[in-house]
Order: sequence, then C-alpha cells, then structure tokens
Amino acid sequence: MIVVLAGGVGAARFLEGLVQVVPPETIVAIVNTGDDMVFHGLHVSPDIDIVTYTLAGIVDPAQGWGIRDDTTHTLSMLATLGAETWFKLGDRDLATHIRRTELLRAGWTLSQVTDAFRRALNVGVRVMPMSDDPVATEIATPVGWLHFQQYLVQRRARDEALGVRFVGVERARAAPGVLEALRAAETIVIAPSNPVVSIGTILAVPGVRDAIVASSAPVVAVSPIIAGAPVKGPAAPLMRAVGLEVSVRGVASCYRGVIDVLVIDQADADLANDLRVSGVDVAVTDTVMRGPAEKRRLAEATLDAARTARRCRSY
Ligand code: FO1
Repeated sequence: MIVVLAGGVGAARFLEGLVQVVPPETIVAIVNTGDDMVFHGLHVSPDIDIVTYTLAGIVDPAQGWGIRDDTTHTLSMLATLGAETWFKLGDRDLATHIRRTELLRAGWTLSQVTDAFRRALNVGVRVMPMSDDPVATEIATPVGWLHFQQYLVQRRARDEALGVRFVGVERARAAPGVLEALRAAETIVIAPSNPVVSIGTILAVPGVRDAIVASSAPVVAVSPIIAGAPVKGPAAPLMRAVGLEVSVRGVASCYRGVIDVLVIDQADADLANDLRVSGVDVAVTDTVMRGPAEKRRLAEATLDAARTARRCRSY
C-alpha cells in the first residue's frame, strides 16, 4: 500500500500519475482539511474535493478546482440576495457541499462522507480526511488572523504573511484509518503540495508525524518548489512567514527528520549535493507535470527514489 499525504491541486495531479503506475485500490490519500470553511451554511472541503474530482476525471482542468463546465447561476442569485460570493462555488460543485452538509448534520463523519462520495464518483483511491475534527489554518497578517481562504481567495494573498497557525489541531484526532494506513504503508509519499499549509497541517495532527517517523516504509517527498518558486499557489510568502527559504533547501529543512529522500527538479540539480550533506537523500528528475505522460513519469521516479532510498529520518 502506498500512502500519499496530499494537499490540493499539486497532490491531485501527482495522484493522477500514480494511478497509472499502481492499482488505485492500493493507494490511500490522506488529505489536508485545514482549508475547509463554511460558505452559505455549507461545509466545503476544497482539498478533498480537488483530489476526488481530479481522480474522477471531472475537475475543471484550467483551475485545478471545481467541476469542468460548471455554471454559476446559484452564485449569481446568492449575490442578488446580498450574500458574499468571493469563493466561487459552481452549481454542480454546490451539490457536493449540500449533500456533505446534509450527511454531516445527520451524524455522518467527514471520513464517511468522503468515502461515500469517492465511491459514488468511481474513484478507486481511498481518500481520507486527515481528521474528522475541525482544524482551521489561519494566517497572521497586519490586519489580524485570517482564515486561509480569506487570505488566499478573498484578499488574494495581498497581506504580508507573518505566521501560520492550525486552530484546533492539538485536540484533533487522526481520522479513522489514517494512523493504521501509515503503519501498514509500504511506501509513504509526501505529494508536491504546500509544505506549510497543506502538509504542515497533516503533520501537526497528533500521532501523524510519529507514525511516519516510526514506519519501516521509505518516506519520499516531492518538492513543490522548482528553481526558487512554487509551481502554483501561495507557498512562497507562507514559507517565508515560518522562516523557511523558498527553495528545495527550505523544503528539505521543513521535512527534516520526517523524510528519507526528496525528489527535486532538474532545475535544482546544482543543490543536490548541498542537500545530501545536510542529511537527506535526493533524486533529481523532471517534476513539472504538464500532461499524463509527465505525471506518470514523476510517479515512477518517486517510487524508484523510495525503493533506493537510505533511511535518513530520525527517531
Ligand atoms: N480558489 C480560488 O482561487 N478562488 C476561488 O474562488 C476558489 C473556489 C473554490 C471552490 C471550491 C473548491 O474546492 C476550491 C476552490 N478554490 C478556489 C481553490 C482553493 O481555495 C485552494 O486552492 C485550496 O484550498 C488549496 O489547496
């Protein structure tokens, strides 16, 4: 079994490659829920939906989130009625949030809802929220603490990011199956997601980091940073906010003690030796995922790196 720690778009694209290489049923994706937020009274789980829609083949390919060819009639009417509509929820996407909220109110857990939805959409990969308990990623800015979606989407990351916190994480329990999957994993992969607000959140759930460190499986991370910049999203200001350099060095230091090997892009090949000296094994390959063939190649290279990795993490 391969366990993948996943954020949103980067992780979803990586998983699209992985399902070309190993049977989907042998993959467990543990997904960040710190980005979850209530909009119009509905529970929205962006990263879970991004992963599920992508693997179901219905994601909007240009945005990487939402559903392809979706319409926004509901949002227009909500705006007419005076609602805040800065978070763009399409009509079909809203069905997911309506049904999720209905089931949560009926007593289902987020794990149960997530599993039911991925089955309904014929996704073979087991998709698990990191926790069924609420965790909210917040960014410290000069205007105060902002929920991650307010920081990123409502205010378009225009505020200086000064710090990051995961509200509720100390009390959050790993969702059922999460620690068990990590213990049983043959390979653990950290997807090319934001190391601070996607993977950092998952690692902060009590028990998760320890389960990874204690696992006998190789742990491999794919850098979301190429040549000093993220492929997508606000990783740069958020890495700086927690004192990390925006480079593969910053990614390696964020994951030090947790991973054995870091997969970096050819563009960063000159830093490979530096990283090895600092105590992490390195595999260099082309990590930009444009089409299906490149996604597949990255998945293969990542599994190869895991197979040949020396154990570098600490107990
Ligand atoms: N990202 C945006 O930049 N603007 C949006 O309006 C937006 C809406 C949205 C709706 C559903 C969903 O599942 C994701 C959505 N995202 C949107 C993406 C999301 O904010 C982030 O990319 C993730 O939370 C980070 O992985």
